[in-house]
Amino acid sequence: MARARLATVVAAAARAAAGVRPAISAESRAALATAVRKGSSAAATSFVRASAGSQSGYSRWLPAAAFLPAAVYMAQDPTVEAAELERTFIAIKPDGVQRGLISEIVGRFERKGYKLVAIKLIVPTKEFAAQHYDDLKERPFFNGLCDFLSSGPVVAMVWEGQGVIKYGRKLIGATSPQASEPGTIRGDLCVQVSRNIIHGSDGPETAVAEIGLWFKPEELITYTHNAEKWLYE
Ligand code: IDP
Ligand code: MG
Repeated sequence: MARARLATVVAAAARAAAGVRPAISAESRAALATAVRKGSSAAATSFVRASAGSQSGYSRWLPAAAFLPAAVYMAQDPTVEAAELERTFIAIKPDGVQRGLISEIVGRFERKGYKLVAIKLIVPTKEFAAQHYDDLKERPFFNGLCDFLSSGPVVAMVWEGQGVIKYGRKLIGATSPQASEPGTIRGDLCVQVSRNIIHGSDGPETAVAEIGLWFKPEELITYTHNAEKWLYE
């Protein structure tokens, strides 16, 4: 099993242990299971330790070595199969809700083949909105953005599926609807950047952070969808 792959799986196990659902692909799970069956878990542990001073980017996950048993568990237990695909945070902003676009947006993710694992209607406080958009706090539009996000109901969701973080962003389109391609949510359904109706996590780390901010672990539902056997081999 490739060392980098194993480190990724272990890192996902650490995130899972932190109360956030893992993003382990079926492929990774199978590879880890194979490695474990072959007795290479000791080598895996030492690799994680050995990467301490490397430039690999995995160094922040070093304590994850402690979670290797969790990775092994997730790799081998078929009952957690449905939890092992990637997850992303998607929100329909107040403009999307007020314009009656909830079903349109949910439908696009659903028709693509992604699985809804959490959903709720929430009016965020301005403080909560500021936390969500913390990375934009230096931008001139930050205050207006937080005012807007907290101005009414938001549909907060977690979607699961292979590649859902990156491809979810493709479904959404570019930040400015003026630059979004036709066929995307923003390209088809809105006009202005400050009223672009939907939010989607922009990478694996923000997905974990945003899911953790908006949802309690017990609000994320792990289940097998009937369509899965027709979507994944
Ligand atoms: P994203 O939503 O495509 O990830 P970000 O750059 O993270 O885009 O910006 C977050 C949100 O801030 C955007 O969705 C949009 O609503 C708003 N925003 C971004 N740029 C501008 C701007 O130039 N003026 C007003 N609002 C903006
Ligand atoms: Mg963003």
